[in-house]
Amino acid sequence: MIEVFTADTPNGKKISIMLEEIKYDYKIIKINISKNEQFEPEFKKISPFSKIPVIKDHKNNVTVFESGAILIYLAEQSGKFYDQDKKTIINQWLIGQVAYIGPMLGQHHQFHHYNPGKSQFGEERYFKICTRIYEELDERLAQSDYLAGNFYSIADIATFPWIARHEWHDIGLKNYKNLTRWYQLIGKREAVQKGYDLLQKGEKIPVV
Ligand SMILES: N[C@@H](CCC(=O)N[C@@H](CS)C(=O)NCC(=O)O)C(=O)O
Repeated sequence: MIEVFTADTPNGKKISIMLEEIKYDYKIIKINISKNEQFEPEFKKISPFSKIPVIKDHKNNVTVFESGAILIYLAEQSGKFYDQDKKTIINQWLIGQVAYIGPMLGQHHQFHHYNPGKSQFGEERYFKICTRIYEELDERLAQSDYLAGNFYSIADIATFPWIARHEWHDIGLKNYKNLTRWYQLIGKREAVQKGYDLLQKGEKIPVV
């Protein structure tokens, strides 16, 4: 049994999707980040940056924070979506997601979706960066079916829930035909649909 300390956000959904994909038993423990529960001293002991997601794997008596590290851990435990001979390419797309795609789209959510009208500079800056990200992903996906090559990997699992916020991004996902094809392909997976509905409230993957 794996406990997942999480919230219903793209970073949170990465982990529930992975756990559904590898068919592990897991239990969701909600951390209400809008009520600052991430700063509780007990949580900080397992999450030094006070962020979700974190997992506690009771079988191995280990806790893991940082979504990329959690995906690698679960992939290595299960032997899925992180082939030994493909690690270098998977790592590049995975780290690109956690270090670039997630933080930039996250800022775009702040300026464009949650706080429009507060900063023209912030809105323009992140709209432009996120348009670039859509272009870059589209270019990559013109060359291969999935991000790291012609195989589904933890890099796709990490990136999918961020692109699933495409309505908030307002960039026009349907105009990026390779990214749309990838998004629809992954969105058809049963495990992705289940894991996306992290709180089990019947939440559906947004259509393009
Ligand atoms: N680099 C981290 C980012 C995690 C992250 O930003 N989590 C957000 C929610 S999506 C959070 O916990 N925010 C609360 C806070 O920063 O106070 C990861 O990939 O796990």
